[in-house]
Amino acid sequence: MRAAVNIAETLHEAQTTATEIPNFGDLTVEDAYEVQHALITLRERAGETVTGVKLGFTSEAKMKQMGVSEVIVGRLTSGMAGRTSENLIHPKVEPEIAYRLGRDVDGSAPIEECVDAVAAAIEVIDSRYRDFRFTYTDVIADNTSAAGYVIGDWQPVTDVGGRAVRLTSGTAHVEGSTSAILGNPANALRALEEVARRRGIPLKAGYVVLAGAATVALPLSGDYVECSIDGLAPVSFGGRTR
Ligand code: 0L1
Ligand code: MG
Repeated sequence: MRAAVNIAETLHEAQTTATEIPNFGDLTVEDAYEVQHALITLRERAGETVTGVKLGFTSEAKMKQMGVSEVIVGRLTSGMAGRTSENLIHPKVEPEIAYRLGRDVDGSAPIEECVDAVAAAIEVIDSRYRDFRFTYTDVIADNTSAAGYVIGDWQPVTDVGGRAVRLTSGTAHVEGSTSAILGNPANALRALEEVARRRGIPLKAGYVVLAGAATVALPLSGDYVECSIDGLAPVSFGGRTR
């Protein structure tokens, strides 16, 4: 394989110039996380800080489609917080549960006990690969298509399993349930802890955790996007300009 740093530079440039690229296709999972680490280092050198982590492939259907059994983990950065427009290639939006870590996850307590708040969230994903076509390892290298996120009002931690979810993007609308996230978003937290430990991804106090999509993603279009999840404050944002 090309050096991880070299692949990371290609992905970084694709992201900063909003230019889609062909996928790589032949990375191992270990190589792919190494590329992701290098990509995050490039963003840090550009002045961003890591603000959290996100999970992908948390639905049974998506895992089956990709032929995998392990969720994927990417990093959120300050440049993604509130980013919903500009310099995006073919953005889509997803309704998500966001958790906030009140303390470091260092093995001294179960991850659920490290969470101090929960909220509804919208994630903007934007694969740097042409037509969103990628392998399991390509998407890990591309930081799991992470591009932006918006968080609703934080609320005290509660069980958010089995909640109805609605996502509107322009004229498109989809409904689902938080049960689509590994049966219950709390299971996504446990899966995150396990993968993060094995892949050397720190989980720090103050981080946002996006637990995974509760429905299919919708193209980011129109002038209004809203996500509502029963029992949580709704979250929305206006349209994008290119
Ligand atoms: O956040 C997500 O669920 C997306 C994970 C990566 C797969 C994709 O880009 O569709
Ligand atoms: Mg997502």
